[in-house]
Amino acid sequence: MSVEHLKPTDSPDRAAEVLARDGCVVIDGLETSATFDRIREELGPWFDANETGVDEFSGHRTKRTGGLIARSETSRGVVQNPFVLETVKAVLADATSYHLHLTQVIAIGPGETAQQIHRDQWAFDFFPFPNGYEVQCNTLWAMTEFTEENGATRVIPGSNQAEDRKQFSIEDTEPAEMSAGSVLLYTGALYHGGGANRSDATRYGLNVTYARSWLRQEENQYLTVPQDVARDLPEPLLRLMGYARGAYALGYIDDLRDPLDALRPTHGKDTGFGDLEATARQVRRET
Ligand SMILES: O=C(O)CCC(=O)C(=O)O
Ligand SMILES: [Fe+2]
Repeated sequence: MSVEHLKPTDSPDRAAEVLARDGCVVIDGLETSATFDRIREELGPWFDANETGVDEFSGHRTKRTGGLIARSETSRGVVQNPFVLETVKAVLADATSYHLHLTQVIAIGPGETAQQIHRDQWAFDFFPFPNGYEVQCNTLWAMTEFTEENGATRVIPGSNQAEDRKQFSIEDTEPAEMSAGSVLLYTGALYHGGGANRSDATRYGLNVTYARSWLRQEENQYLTVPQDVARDLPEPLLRLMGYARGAYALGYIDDLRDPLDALRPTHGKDTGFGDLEATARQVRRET
């Protein structure tokens, strides 16, 4: 089975259907390659200052650079890409809410070997979520072209239905090749891994992931984005970053106040309680 490709004119619901079946889908040309050139420029100083990984999984010839909301203004638009957010909402339709899980440029350098095949949801201490109960909807944007030679992500379409903790090998996988500006969407249950880079140029990918808001974020947005920066960000982005109540009451501050009040004390529109109606629907099993 090979990775299905859709166009930006296809619907997010269609993307969610393919994700439910295969665990992955590529949307060709969802952003422009110029957008990612700009992000690379904005992050230049951090790439230079950064070290390669310390183990096989993070990659001895791979640099991982995070904190994108704070460090790259252009990345904020990509993190909030409307097609992606609509797809995430459809994939996690039975969740009261979701939040940003991590933002990370993965720069796989020449000579890097293939990463171990894994499920991203293993990050949650290997909790055995049932198949079909997705906890994450993830993106890997091709900042530069992804080819088999330069380390395109290796995926196993349909492996979202496989048993947990299965040991797959590279032979079971195929490369998710795509042009710069395209995106690989995949769920937390898809088996995949970074490819070996046999070219002489670095492969740049932008990993932005989203998870149910009752799960702890992999990249701690509250501490990664300094308050001085966060204070001036638009409300929808802050809500996505986690300045919001998850489910009914998760993440309030002190006297049941809206977490956004910590940044903007004058905000004061909300009581700090979550969506009572949505919670009531959950209790009645209507969602
Ligand atoms: O960079 C890639 O292609 C995938 C990396 C990955 O799957 C991971 O680090 O979890
Ligand atoms: Fe991964």
